[in-house]
Amino acid sequence: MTLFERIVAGEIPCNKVHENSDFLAFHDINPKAPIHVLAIPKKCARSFQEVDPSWMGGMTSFIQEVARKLGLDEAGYRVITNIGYDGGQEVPHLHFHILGGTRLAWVDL
Ligand code: IU
Repeated sequence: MTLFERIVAGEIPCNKVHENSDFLAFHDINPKAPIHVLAIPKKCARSFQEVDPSWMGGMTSFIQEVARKLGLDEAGYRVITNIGYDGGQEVPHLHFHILGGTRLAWVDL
């Protein structure tokens, strides 16, 4: 079981922001911006590369709702998903980082 599956199952607590039957959003434990929330599907896909594309419509609406709830929709925000080893993915359960609350710098490459 991945860490995020255990959070979905309620075995590990999280600082929840928003939830519906398919998706969950919670504050990242190690925030990289003033607001850093993770949005995940409750049913596990390992990464964006493996997700069934039919899930992405619901995922998109959910991320938009989270952004509105956090008050980020007007000012703007960033959505990132890391994929696999070269992408820097640490938790093998699809998740979207929602980052905001400041004017974000572009990432170093
Ligand atoms: P990544 O894209 O797999 O690298 O992101 C994993 C994120 O999960 C990372 O930002 C961690 O800070 C975050 N996280 C968390 O929120 N709670 C945890 O218990 C652990 C990691 I471990």
